[in-house]
Amino acid sequence: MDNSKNASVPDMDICAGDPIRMAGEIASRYIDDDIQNPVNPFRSPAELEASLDLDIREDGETVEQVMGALENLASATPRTTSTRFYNQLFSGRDPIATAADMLSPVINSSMYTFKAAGPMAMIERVVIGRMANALGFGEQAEGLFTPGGSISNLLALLIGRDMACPEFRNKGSMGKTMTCYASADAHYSIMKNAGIVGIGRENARKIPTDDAGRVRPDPLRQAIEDDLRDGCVPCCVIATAGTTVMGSFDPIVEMGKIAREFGIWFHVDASFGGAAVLSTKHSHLMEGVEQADSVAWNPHKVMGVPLSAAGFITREPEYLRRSLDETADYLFQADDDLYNPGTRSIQCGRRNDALKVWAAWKHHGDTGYCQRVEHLMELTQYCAQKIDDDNRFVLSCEPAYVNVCFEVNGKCSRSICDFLRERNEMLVGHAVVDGRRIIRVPIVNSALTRADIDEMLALILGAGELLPAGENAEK
Ligand code: ABU
Repeated sequence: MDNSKNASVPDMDICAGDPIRMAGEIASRYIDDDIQNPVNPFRSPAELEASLDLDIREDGETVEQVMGALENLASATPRTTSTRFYNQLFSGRDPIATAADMLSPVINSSMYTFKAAGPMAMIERVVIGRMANALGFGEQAEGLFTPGGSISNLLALLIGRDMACPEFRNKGSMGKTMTCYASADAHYSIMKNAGIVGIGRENARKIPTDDAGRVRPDPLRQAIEDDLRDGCVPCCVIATAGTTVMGSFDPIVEMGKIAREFGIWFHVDASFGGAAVLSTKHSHLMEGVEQADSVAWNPHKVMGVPLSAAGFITREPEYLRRSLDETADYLFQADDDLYNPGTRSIQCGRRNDALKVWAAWKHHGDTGYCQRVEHLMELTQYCAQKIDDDNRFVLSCEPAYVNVCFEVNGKCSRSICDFLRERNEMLVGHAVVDGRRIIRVPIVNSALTRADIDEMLALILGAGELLPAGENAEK
């Protein structure tokens, strides 16, 4: 193999397979290291810059040099796959999904046409069909994978806008004031997307929640009535299934009824909570979702496949096309549009996120996912009970799903999280519940056991003991 930096084009072809094999070896070493070093040493941006080779040089470098730099980079990156990563709504590693995802760039499909993607376009339909079925949608449901829940929520607002104001796509708002409605605890993408689609951030109504973090239906109805009276055009009601901090499920049935009564597009942001439908015991959390017009559901969260895997599904077909179809003579040249998902996508080039979900679902089956969700829910209850039984902790709310929110009595939650990060013990985040800064622990890694939960709580208490008294009331 010619590793010289001036390798000719044919030589580059010859060595093309080797870095891929080397990447497999790096991946194996990285995975083995997860157990020995579940938390990579914390280093500041300045320390990282000094210790890593981040430069891109004019004349390039050998394959070995670049692969070495890649391995060093991997070793210095926060480990999101270990049992000490509680910082986000994803954690852990599903080996079969990871393997399938590693093949995606090797095959390098672009998911816009059957001509370019062939059976991969069919795989996406199979996975979306499976998700739609689990949601209780019929055969006619339609959808695709997006870059993330934020973009799925954007699609919902876009469709809602075009349903409420069919001329918007061509002519703009023409002086109309459009409005949308979501929980005060909804994901921040709702607000951002209201700005993007022309509704306007100030016209995104934040509906108050009850003590359990669920939208209160009466203020929702009131907000819609007030807006109609003021001449606004309500275009989307969004229920959140699994809020980011408390994991709360909005009352989907009631919100859906209100949306239908006023003829407004009804979207359920189940990016986090969607997996609940896979559990026999807990699918009631999603009751009413079968009535939604659209749903966002991210398998990269509770289903544990690598990022990103975000499904957007409509109960009826054609809505995506109506809001997104454009002529592109150079692209859409053949085949039934059923298998040309580019006609329904916000993107042109699109990576194949369906493949890893398909492989994982094919391996685990519905049964495996049911067990996974129930294991995580059981661990969450175990964790919450331990916290509630120990007067050194304060449980902030009963867990609705797989999030546990709590404080260490008399100690600052933010300082505890910072301390654990700086001591390379654990990555965990903080948020606000009911005016208090709390520690948020999402239990989403299926490799976790009761022993891991015990250890996590002991580490948090240990940090609390070493820190001075602190306050969590938010001003
Ligand atoms: N989209 C998820 C928000 C990030 C997190 O809290 O994990």
